[in-house]
Amino acid sequence: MAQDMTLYWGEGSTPCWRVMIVLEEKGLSGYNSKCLSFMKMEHKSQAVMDINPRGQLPSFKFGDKAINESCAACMYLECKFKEQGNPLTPSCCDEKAKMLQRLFEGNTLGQKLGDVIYYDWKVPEGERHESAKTRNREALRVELKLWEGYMEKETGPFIAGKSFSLADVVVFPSIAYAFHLGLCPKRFPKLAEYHNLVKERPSIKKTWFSSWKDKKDTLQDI
Ligand SMILES: N[C@@H](CCC(=O)N[C@@H](CS)C(=O)NCC(=O)O)C(=O)O
Repeated sequence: MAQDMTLYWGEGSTPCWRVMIVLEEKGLSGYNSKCLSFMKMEHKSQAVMDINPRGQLPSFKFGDKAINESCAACMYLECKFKEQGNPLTPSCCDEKAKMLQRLFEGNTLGQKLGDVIYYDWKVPEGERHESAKTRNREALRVELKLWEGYMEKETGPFIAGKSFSLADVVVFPSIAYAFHLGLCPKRFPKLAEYHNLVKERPSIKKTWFSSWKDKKDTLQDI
């Protein structure tokens, strides 16, 4: 089954990491893994454009079916392989509702993180403003404090309760990225606890980006 799957992914891409985690959690590690270079613009290659007209990674193919958008690919794999590997969706509707809420909120966190990290890359030189950078950093700080508050109230060790779920698959890569970029564990102790727990999970250890060995200080003042 896994040999019929191809994942095009890029080093350091948190949306790509989500799909890689689900594939491991579901025992599908024999998939065709194609690591492409953003620097060489390989995400705009014909092989990717054929299945994902936005030329974005992750791009995922199962047989002749393309399933793009990281959250959609993760939800598809969980549905298709429900009985295989680790269950990633609670059976109780109320717990599922919370899990889905956190999953989709994870995209807001990813967006705010991206607004800070990729500002210089996204905004042309003459249009950059210090005030916009400050605003983006403040918005990220508020967003991270929101997640810190969720974890203070949460009964289980995971993002949506007692079990590792699709919500963790979506949110954890952003949390890990923030700590990789120097987020202060003392200012976000609950997120640091969560990070330390989840980073030891086999699916996470196996898929950790090789470029993330040395910590950075981009977010140390957040
Ligand atoms: N909403 C998409 C976002 C994917 C995305 O933005 N991928 C980035 C890498 S992290 C990319 O391919 N950027 C290149 C581009 O947009 O041209 C998803 O979740 O799959």
